[in-house]
Amino acid sequence: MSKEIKLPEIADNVTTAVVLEILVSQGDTVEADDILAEMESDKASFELPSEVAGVVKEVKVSEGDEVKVGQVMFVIDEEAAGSDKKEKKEEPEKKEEKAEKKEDSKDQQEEDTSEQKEEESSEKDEQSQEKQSAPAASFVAEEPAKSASHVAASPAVRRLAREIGVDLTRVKGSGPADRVTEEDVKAFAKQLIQQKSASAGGGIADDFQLPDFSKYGEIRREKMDTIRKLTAKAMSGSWQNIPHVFQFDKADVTELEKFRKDYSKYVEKKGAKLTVTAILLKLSAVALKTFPKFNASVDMNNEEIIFKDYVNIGVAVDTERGLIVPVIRDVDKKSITELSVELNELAEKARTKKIKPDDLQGANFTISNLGGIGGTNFTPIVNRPAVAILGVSRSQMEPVWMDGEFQPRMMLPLSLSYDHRVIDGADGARFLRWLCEAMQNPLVTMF
Ligand code: CAO
Repeated sequence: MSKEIKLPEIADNVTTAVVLEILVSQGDTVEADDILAEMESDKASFELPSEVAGVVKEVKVSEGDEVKVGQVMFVIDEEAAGSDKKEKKEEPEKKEEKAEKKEDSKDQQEEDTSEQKEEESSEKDEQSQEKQSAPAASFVAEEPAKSASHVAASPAVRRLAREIGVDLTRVKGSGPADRVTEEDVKAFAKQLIQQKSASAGGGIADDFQLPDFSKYGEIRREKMDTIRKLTAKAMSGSWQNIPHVFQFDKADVTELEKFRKDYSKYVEKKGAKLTVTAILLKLSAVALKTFPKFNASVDMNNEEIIFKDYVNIGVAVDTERGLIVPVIRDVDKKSITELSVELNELAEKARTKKIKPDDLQGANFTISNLGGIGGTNFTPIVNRPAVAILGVSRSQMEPVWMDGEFQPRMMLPLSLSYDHRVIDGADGARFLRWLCEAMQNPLVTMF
C-alpha cells in the first residue's frame, strides 16, 4: 500500500512552504517519524516527518520548490518495508551515509566553487604571491590540513556545526575513528564562547591558535606582569567594543612655543617644566566644556549618554613597566602652572612605582603625547569608559603658505580617536579644529 506524504497545515494564514533540503532519495527505507525534508515557511522552519515506515517510492518535489499545503511531496511504499527486515535494520546507517554523501558533495561543490574562484584569481595574484611566497607558505602550513568534507560526522552534526558557525576541521572527534559527535560540536562552541567572554570581560585569553614557534628557532616565554595584563585587557575591550574613528589635524604652535619658552621660568620656580602636555591639558579642559559629548560616557545597557560636569583628564605616561595613565582631576579649575606641577609629580610617581590605584581612576578624556619620542602621527585607542583620546606627535618646522609666501612655522600634529557611537565625524573634526585654533590663538577659549 502506498502512502502519500503531503505538506500539512502549518499555521493560520500560511498556505505554502519552501523545500530547504530533501533528506531522502527514491529507494531509501524510512521509519515512521524519520525526517524526509527540511522546510521553511514565512513563519518558521520545520522538519517534515514520514507518517509511516516503508520505502520511498517517489520524491515529488525538489529543493527550492514552493509547496502548497496539502500538496503531495513523497510517496512511501509501506509493504516494501515489511518484506525486508534486514534492509530495514541497515537503513538508519544507510540513510545517514546517503545524507552524508549529499553533505559531502555539497561541501565538495562549495570547495569546487572556491577552488574555481581561487584559480581565476590565482593568475592575477601569481606575481604578488611569488613576491610574498615565504610568509604565505608559513601561513598555509599553520592552516588545518583537511577540509570539512573529510571530517567524519553525521549530516545532523554537520548541519548543527554550520548553523552555529563551528568550523568542523577544528573539532576533535570523540566517536569511533575520530567521528565528530553533536556533543563535540557543542563542547567546542561552549569553549569558544567562554574564551570570547574571558577576553571581553574577565581575562585576556583569545581563541587564536598559536603555531609551534620552536619549529623555526629558539624561543623564550616570559610571564606578563600585572600592568601588561591590565593594558592588554583594557585595550582589547576598548578595541572590540568601540567603533573608532580617527581624525587628524595640525596646530600652528609657532607663537605658543615662544610663549612656552618665555614663561618656562615661572613654572620652573615651582619645580616643574612647562611643556606642551600641560598646555594641552588646560586647552582640552576648555574644549571638553565647549563640546560636552566628548566629556561623556556611553551606557549601552540603558541606551543613555552620561554627561559629566567635572573635567578629569588622564595622561599616558611611558614607564619602564609599560603604559600607566594617571588622572588629573578638575583640570578646568587649575592653572597651567598647577597642572605642570601635578603632571610632573604624577609622572614621577608612575615611574617610581608610587602611584596609587585612586590616581588611575575617573578620567573622562586622555592625552597621549609621544612627541618627546618622535613620529608624525598615530592612532591611540580610546580608554573606556571615556569616549575620546588625543594623540600628540612631534612638532616640527614646516613651510606653510601664508600671506602669499611659504613661511617657516612650527606645526604640531594632533590626532583624535573617538567613539562613533556618540560622536559623529563632524563633531570630531570641529573638536580638533577648535583645539588647533586655541593653540594658535588662546583667545578662542574665552568665547
Ligand atoms: N613635540 C615636540 N617636542 C615635544 C613634544 C611634542 N609633541 N612633547 C614633548 N616634547 C619635548 C619636551 O618639550 C621636552 O623637551 P626638552 O627636554 O627640550 O624640554 C621633551 O620632549 C621631553 O618632554 P617630557 O616627556 O619630559 O614632558 P611632557 O610634559 O611633554 O610629557 C609625558 C610628559 C608624561 C606625557 C611624557 O613624558 C610621556 O611619558 N610620554 C609618553 C606617553 C605614551 O607612552 N603614550 C603612548 C600611550 S599609548 O596610547
